[in-house]
Amino acid sequence: MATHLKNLSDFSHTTIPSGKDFKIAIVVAEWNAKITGALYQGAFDTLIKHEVSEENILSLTVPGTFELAGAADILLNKMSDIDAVICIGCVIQGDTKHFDFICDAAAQGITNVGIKYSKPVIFGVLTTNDEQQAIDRAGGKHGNKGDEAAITALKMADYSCRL
Ligand code: DLZ
Repeated sequence: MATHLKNLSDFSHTTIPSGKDFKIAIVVAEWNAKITGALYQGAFDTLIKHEVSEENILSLTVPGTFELAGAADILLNKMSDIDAVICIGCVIQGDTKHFDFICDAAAQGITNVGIKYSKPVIFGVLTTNDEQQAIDRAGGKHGNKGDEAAITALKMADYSCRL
């Protein structure tokens, strides 16, 4: 499949594929629920806007961001018809090293699950210094990173089925 990519300086306006044929799971961490709830809503609304049918969106919760990768692994192991998993979490810097361990485990774990199943597993996790930075990215002045996670899922699911 040889193609020539044009306009290399501007990929930001590539079209967002329709999700009408996709089944997508959203796994949401309960920690910092005010933030992750807003990210989830952004992701869900964006999938609906791009024609994923409501019955093809599977929404699940897990206790914390640390559990996201394990949950995605279980899901993809049990359900072969899922086209992409969006992992949503929010880790806020505290006084201990918990922040680093959770962020590292989530990033590495989510990467590994995607590679293991050859399916898009999206890192929709905010890792912020404080709550305000998270609010700003969960529907605040920096947009909603849940929307971006959903768009990434659509683009990567489309990428996967085009090859
Ligand atoms: C323990 C913990 C802490 C301190 N902070 C967060 C956080 O900011 N965001 C988050 O999603 N989860 C946090 N957790 C919980 C861990 O993700 C995990 O649920 C527990 O360590 C149990 O494995």
